[in-house]
Amino acid sequence: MPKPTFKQDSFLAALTRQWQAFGLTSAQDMTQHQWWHAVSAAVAEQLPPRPDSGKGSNKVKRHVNYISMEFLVGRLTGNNLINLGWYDQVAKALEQYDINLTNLLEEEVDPALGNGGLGRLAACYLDSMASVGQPAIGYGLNYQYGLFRQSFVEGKQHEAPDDWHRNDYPWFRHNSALAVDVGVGGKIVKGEGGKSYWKPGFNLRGEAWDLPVIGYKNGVTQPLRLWEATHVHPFDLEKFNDGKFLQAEQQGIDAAKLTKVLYPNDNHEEGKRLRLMQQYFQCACSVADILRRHHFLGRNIHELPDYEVIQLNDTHPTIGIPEMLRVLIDEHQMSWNDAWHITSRTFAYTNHTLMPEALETWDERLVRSLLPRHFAIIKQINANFKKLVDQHWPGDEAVWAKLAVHYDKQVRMANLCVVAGFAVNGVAALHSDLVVKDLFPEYHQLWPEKFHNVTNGITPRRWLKQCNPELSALIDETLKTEWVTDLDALKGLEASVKDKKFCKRYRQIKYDNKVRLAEYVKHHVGIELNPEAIFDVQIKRLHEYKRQHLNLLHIIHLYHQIRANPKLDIVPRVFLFGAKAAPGYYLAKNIIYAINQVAEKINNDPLVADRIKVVFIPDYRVSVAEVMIPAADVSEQISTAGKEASGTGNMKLALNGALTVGTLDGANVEIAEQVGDENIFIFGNTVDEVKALVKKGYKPKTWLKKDKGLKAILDELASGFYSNGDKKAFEPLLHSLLDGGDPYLVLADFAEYCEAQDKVDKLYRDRDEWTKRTVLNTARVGMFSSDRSIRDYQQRIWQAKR
Ligand code: 26Q
Repeated sequence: MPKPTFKQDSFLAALTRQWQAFGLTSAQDMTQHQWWHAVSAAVAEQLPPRPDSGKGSNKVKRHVNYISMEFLVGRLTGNNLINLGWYDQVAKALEQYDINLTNLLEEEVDPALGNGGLGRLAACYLDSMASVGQPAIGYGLNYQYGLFRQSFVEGKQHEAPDDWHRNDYPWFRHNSALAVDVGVGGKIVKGEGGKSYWKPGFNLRGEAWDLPVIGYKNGVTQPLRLWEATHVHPFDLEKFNDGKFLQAEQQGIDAAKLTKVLYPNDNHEEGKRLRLMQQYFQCACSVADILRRHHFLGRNIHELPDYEVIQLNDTHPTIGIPEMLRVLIDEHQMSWNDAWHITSRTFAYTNHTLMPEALETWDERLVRSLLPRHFAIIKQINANFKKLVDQHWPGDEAVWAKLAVHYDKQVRMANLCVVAGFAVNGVAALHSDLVVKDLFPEYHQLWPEKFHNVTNGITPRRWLKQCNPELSALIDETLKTEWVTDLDALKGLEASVKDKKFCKRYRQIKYDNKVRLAEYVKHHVGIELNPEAIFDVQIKRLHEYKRQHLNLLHIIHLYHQIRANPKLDIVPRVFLFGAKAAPGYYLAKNIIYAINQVAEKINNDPLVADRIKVVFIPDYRVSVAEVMIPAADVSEQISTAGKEASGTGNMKLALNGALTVGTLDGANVEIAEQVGDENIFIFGNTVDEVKALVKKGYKPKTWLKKDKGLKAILDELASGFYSNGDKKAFEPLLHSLLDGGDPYLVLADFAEYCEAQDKVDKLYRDRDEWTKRTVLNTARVGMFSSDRSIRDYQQRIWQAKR
């Protein structure tokens, strides 16, 4: 497909229609926000009338349906302009109105339809599928409120609803012809001929709202289809009087509520009725849409797996599996065997966590009451599978207790995915290994060929070209190749580490990006930062396993060193945090509070004299990441080994020239392999060492006896020193580290972490050496492009010989 050409005349005409629609008499009368809206809508109008979702492409056979409860797309206008290749032309066209495009883009409210890594990964993958020519459609929910907005009130997290004004978002296209009706509740009744069928209690309607996913300069536009729940007949008074609406209300289902808000949990399961409803609604709409498209293209239903693959982003859309079986059996009158044959060749599952508390299970009563027919299908799957397990492990109840899909009155979504899908993959080499060895060893014995690794990736369009335009320009000049679609080409920069002029410019760009972040912090937090200091960044959801508190303990350790030796010679360092805690995650919120309180003390202690600064940037989100990542010198990736499935922030930071301080966890392992041991600071217990420590009966207090400094840190936190005398302020945190057993081995890794941080300080003093290593990071992390991940999915899963 040819690169789309920008037609200035039709763009300007569209722009005119925009301000006219605002009821204004000239473009000049628009506010800055109206300008953003008008420009975005005018560009959106230039896109093809119906995104093609890969129809007609014959290079690859199977079309991908990427189903995810989250798509953390971030701001679209700037990104779409870059991918269209129209950025400069639009900027130029706006100059005649004295409008600066870059400033305008700041007007966009981030569409925050995701929590963190999993949602952002889905967005990167859509970008890459469009860019590498993998026909695909993303299916998700059109939440009215995205992830909550965070502010700090006296150091404590405060949440507010995130109204991103979906009804007025210029990139949306409402596709009313694609609406789907979805039944819920009700019961199974016997029909003619003894065949039983499902009579839903009531119906909901799914309205299709499409966002365009634009391939990088290749003319491809594919849809991200987000479903919004509405009532089937909003104004049907007769039905209302019939009691049908009341019936719906009685069962607690109100269509308007269904897609109101994104669940704010990350790596934690929440077995709520509304969540299951969201999952089912999204899957039912998506499965119906996939089948409609398949029929529309004139294909036979039995050929579905030859043309379509449904990739499940974690277990959240698992209910799509029994839904597919139900539609094939009940609506297409298919036999169980035929329906199973089709379904089990269509679905593939990506696992994003090993942590037991994050593995989804549903109470059978809930499933039965909301989805009686699906529950019956799940029981059938379970019964059939039991026969296979009995053959392999005759009479072994312990194995069945592990492998069953339905057991102990619970439906286990991960097991359902493995049993009913044709592929299972982890998201980094280490993680995929543990998926096989620790999570699903018996399944692996049954079906070794189902298991794969696809290491995560990030799109270089947003995470280098867009967020770091200066570095991108330097790379353009140096390599003179289209590295944006071939990130391995960055290898070519290795030769430049010897080029003094190149290194000087690379370093200057980092400095300028730090100045830009310092301005952001000054404006939004009111703290002045010294761009000469090391910018040490930890940005990710707040979770115990990610160990923001390990970072905090080291900060206090430095503070103690300064107090013990006021002349201490350390490189000035700014510790920057960005993280949201799930609103119900008490301990995570306490960690935020602790960091803010310690920050307050340290930042205002004249003795510290700006050698350390601690800044917790509120409301961390994609657009904030775009400012922080290019400015980072140090990337904190310090999870307990074995707990972080992959991480993707680690990749973004390394690509933009931050050196990683990290454990051998998730994709850090592969980053270390790529950049080389001398260009990364690895510390801490390995997965095997963690297991051994736990097996031995890990006792955090023994670490305190060995390390008086560490004890002093915890004692001071408990003393009220950081909390205006309130000795209980950090009790949840301290309890978890001590009597709580320190489940994430913070104390066990503390000493080595401090050593690693010491090495950072030493290396940073040699500015040439530091720069060399950061350049090598940029040069060597090309494999973490999500284009490579997508090609891996194609080769190993989607287009693999079956
Ligand atoms: C589940 C049930 C009910 C409500 C919410 C949830 C829920 C929501 C989001 C559970 C988990 C998530 C998100 C998980 C996540 O972001 N995992 C991260 O995925 C990244 C992409 O693969 C990895 O890089 C990270 O390591 C992993 O933590």
